[in-house]
Amino acid sequence: MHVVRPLVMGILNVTPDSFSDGGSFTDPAAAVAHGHAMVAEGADWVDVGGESTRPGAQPVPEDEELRRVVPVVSALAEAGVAVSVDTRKEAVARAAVAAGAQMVNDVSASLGPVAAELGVAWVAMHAQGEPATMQLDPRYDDVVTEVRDHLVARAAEALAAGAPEVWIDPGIGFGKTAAHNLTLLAHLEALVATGHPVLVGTSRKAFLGLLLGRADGAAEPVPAHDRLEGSLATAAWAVAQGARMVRVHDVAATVECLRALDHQSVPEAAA
Ligand code: PMM
Repeated sequence: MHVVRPLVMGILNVTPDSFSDGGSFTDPAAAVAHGHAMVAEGADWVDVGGESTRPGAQPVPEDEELRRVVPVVSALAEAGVAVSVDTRKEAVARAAVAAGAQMVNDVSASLGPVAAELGVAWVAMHAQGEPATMQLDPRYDDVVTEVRDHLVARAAEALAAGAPEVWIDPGIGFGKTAAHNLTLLAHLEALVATGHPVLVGTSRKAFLGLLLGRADGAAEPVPAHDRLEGSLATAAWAVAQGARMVRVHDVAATVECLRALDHQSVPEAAA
């Protein structure tokens, strides 16, 4: 069991179409309020995203993504919240950092040099293909090795360019079948062993719907809003394997769940 307290990144999608919370926070005031609520529940980071990357999603024009993201980043950062920006676009990363974001969460793993230049932390996430088509026929010879080698190469480039902090993330659900996701989770130690801090995002994802639906004997996958148990189980699993941060929708429940794993918090008398 790891002794470093795991960090929790709360998801704030300011999009009309994200798979789980799309449309809930398109109003900037509602988005900012939700960001503060997640901090009150124990989020260490609030991850603001203006482009849905759910399977089948179409790209969002740059000006629209900027319009969605920048006011929310700015309001939260001004209030002292640690904000990351979830984007694949250099211009959005730059504008969000200018507005106060301290981390670029990059599902394309391509913005390392930009994060280095801006002097902010960077998350390199693995994806195979583009969101519009990535779930059609994902294939790997060895998913764990391919994901790890790709992330290690991107991380090395960013660190060589001077990035102050680089995280790696297996990109659960990004060009991966349920079996690929489970294999990556089962072998997270391969990512942890690279020495880079590992971030994992399983929250409410489709593979959990399949697993939970199958367990119930139901023909249909369990819907996104009903995947809390799977989200918590996989967050706990990831942390127990050495992940240093989990990216989640349900911050309060996740913080409670991870607290139960933290043997350092057990009072002496009860230990
Ligand atoms: N998943 C989504 C979006 N951004 N970023 C990282 N680093 N890791 C993830 O797993 C990840 C991400 C898609 O989920 P969402 O629609 O709930 O934001």
